[in-house]
Amino acid sequence: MKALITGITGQDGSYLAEMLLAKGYHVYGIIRRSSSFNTGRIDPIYQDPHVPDARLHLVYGDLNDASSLNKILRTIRPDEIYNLGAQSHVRVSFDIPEYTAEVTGVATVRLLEAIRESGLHPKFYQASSSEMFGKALEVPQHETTPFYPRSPYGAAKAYAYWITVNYREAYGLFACNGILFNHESPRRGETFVSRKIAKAAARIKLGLQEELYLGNLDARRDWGFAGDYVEAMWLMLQQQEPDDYVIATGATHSVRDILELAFGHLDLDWKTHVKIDPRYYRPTEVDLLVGDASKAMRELGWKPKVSFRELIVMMVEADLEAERRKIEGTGSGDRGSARAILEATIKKAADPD
Ligand code: NAP
Ligand code: G4F
Repeated sequence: MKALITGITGQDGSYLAEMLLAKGYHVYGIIRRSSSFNTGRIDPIYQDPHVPDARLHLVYGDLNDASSLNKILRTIRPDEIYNLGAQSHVRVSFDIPEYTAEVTGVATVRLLEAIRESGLHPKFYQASSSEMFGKALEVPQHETTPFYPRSPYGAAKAYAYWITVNYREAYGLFACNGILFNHESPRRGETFVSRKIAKAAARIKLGLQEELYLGNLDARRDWGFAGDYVEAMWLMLQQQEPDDYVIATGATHSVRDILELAFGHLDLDWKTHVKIDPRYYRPTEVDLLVGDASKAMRELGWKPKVSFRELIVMMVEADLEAERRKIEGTGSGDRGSARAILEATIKKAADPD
């Protein structure tokens, strides 16, 4: 089986790649050219003796470049495509709304058109988001809850969701939307609130930082573990019929709850360190998200395994360990050799056989 992943260098892409490789897949990831290495999350796969690197292939491309997508599809001929690539930061989407619309929204139709024109029949997964529910019209949110996006990101994801449904209905594509609620991990980007808090708590504990600046502490989200959520993506593509599924834990917590847990785990009082900076407020906020994943539990046999408390403790412990390693001067690990292998693989993959 061959799987193509857009966004393989991101949080979810790295977990999904690991899971698919463990299942025996050949995994092809699209990476974009950057002036410095952006493969930190997938470098360790090359160091894992259980995963022969010959089954992980990286190709240069960009979701905003249709010709690269067409070429990649025709040469790789994947059985499954996971479209995880996006400008995924909600606050940033207010600063770069047009770019976000392109990469998070319109790029989905670029991929779908590339599939249609190729004459191939890969199964397609679209990374849809609970952010589409926005100013939620019902609680909890499930597959039939109407969308009310509150950000350029949410609006772009709503377009991507509907164009995926449309290509399924119009052309019979096996195309699924996973409507995933917030999911985090030690690999979460450092500007998302859970990771920002985990990292700051660790650094404050080690005396490396005094203060943490945040925005709205009252926002509530349904936070789960990314490792659990990528399993749901795969399960959707193993069904007889394509469909759309909410993936969530069913529990909601505030940003304040993360602070209590993260700082409390390290015997710190968050109130003496956290300051509010209005720059982190959003022009329009999503106040409350909580998902009902009963359809996924019933039809996919999926359920979350990691609790909110376990997730936050896992993240704080990982950041504590990483910061300690930095202090000891061993933070970079043996990444040099991994990167050399990676470069060689990219060269090979640029001209796939
Ligand atoms: P992430 O860590 O921000 O990763 C985004 C990925 O997209 C990165 O690999 C990034 O590449 C890539 N990308 C960005 N622009 C691109 C472009 N123009 N062409 C090709 N690739 C591009 O996001 P994530 O948390 O893993 O989320 C994965 C997907 O699920 C995203 O679509 C996100 O919107 C969606 N989602 C996430 C959550 C969540 O809570 N995590 C919830 C619902 C939906 P670089 O490394 O080069 O930047
Ligand atoms: O961690 P966040 O930036 O995640 P947000 O906006 O919920 O978006 C994430 O989840 C979506 C699923 O619903 C994904 F689709 C999306 O790609 C992304 O992964 O913010 C969570 C909450 C917000 O209400 C925000 O206002 O935390 C609040 N917050 C308070 N202070 C902050 C901060 N958020 C960030 N990023 N930084 C702060 O300092």
